[in-house]
Amino acid sequence: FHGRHISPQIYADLDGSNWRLKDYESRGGYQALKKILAADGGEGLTQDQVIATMKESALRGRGGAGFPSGLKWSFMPRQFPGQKYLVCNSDEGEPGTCKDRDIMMYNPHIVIEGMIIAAYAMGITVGYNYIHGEIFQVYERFEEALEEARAAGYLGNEILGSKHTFQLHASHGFGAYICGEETALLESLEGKKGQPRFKPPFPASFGLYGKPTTINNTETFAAVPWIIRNGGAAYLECGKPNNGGTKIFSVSGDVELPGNYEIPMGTPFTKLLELAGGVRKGRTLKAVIPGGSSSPVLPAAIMNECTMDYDSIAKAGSMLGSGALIVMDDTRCMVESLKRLSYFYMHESCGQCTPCREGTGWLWRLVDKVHRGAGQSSDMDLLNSIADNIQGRTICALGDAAAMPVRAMIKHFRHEFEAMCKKPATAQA
Ligand code: L3W
Ligand code: SF4
Repeated sequence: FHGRHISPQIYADLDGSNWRLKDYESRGGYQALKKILAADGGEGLTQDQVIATMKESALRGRGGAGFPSGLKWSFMPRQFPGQKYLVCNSDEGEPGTCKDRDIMMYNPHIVIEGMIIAAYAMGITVGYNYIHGEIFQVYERFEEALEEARAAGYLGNEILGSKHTFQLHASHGFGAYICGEETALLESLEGKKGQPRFKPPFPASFGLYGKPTTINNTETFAAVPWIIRNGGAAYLECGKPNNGGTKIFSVSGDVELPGNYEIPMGTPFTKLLELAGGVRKGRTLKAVIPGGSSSPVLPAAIMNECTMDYDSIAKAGSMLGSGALIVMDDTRCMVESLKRLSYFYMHESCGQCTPCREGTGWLWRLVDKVHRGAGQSSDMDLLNSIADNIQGRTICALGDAAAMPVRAMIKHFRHEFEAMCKKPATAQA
């Protein structure tokens, strides 16, 4: 990456030196928290009002699924008599995605404030931020920010003199992709092997240590302070109906200026590509993976008609996912690209369910065979059949994520796979 290109709309103008508490406060930081806590004196926002504001904002989960955040918060049984938990999913591991680490590195307090507000709204007193295991500097930065927030009275008992308590801890993961799946993350947080649980029950009713738990992505929490300060309607207006606000897109691949870009939801794809400097000089756009490696590839002609929001990308046959755009120019070999993706999913499968454990390896071996020139036309039908037998038949979404790119690549670029099959086979087994 050539550096950061986060445009200063909701996440503020960040240059790497202004992440500390005093900098955050000078940008209006912790004002949203003060606003809601004034409710104790009868002026601020009650728990119900915070949740209603979140619903009005049409903020949708930024981790990949796009689930409405206000609705998720309303699932938390507020009168539950035992411990409830709040968890931030910072286990960013989706190939192409690199936004959450930037938020935590350059603006950690925005995540902390968002979590404190969420905890207030749902009556939760304990939270964890589970941070991807391979980003040590980010983890240390977040720990420092936590210390600052505790010392200033934003975290701990009787926050800012109110009756509210919130203890927030950072937890360092182990670098496994599957720990980003919410129930595998919970298992890992409990000190166990990070393997997904069958859902339902959802974490909202059976989460960390079997207690009601709300899990949101880092970027989701980071949007909360702005929403509370400016109102749900203002956030919604930044984007488009059902797709409120702005979103950070991680643009990588064959562009002049790869990086993170914060743009309003509903911005045309062509505008985002332009911000990223366009396709590398002398080349043309061939295809885009619009939402991280799990989302199906879209050819240039389809992508050029899309706007960057959940609904437009879904209508085009893919997913906005975590907003990681992998841009591919006319020199990219789709068979080679799929081979790399398939290897990733085979490597990251936790092995719990047979279709995923066996199927991801089978997919990779077949794509590798085609790539070596040893394939035949019927291999593409076999690839589709294996993908069909994985998708929807596994415990977690990793199986679907391995299957969908295969089907999309063959649907849109079968001719490239066929062309490779015509090459003479290499001697390599
Ligand atoms: C209570 C119900 N809660 C759903 C909750 C659920 C979860 C959220 C969304 O997968 C996707 C995946 C990846 N009662 C509920 C309920 N919930 N119904 O809502 O749930 P779901 O199952 O739609 O999605 P998920 O399992 O969270 C996430 C895709 O994201 N992805 C992955 C990206 C990875 C990263 C990263 O590394 N940072 O972002 C990219 O596309 O394939 O489809 O909280 O509990 N009735
Ligand atoms: Fe594990 Fe794959 Fe099954 Fe998910 S789908 S639980 S990663 S084996």
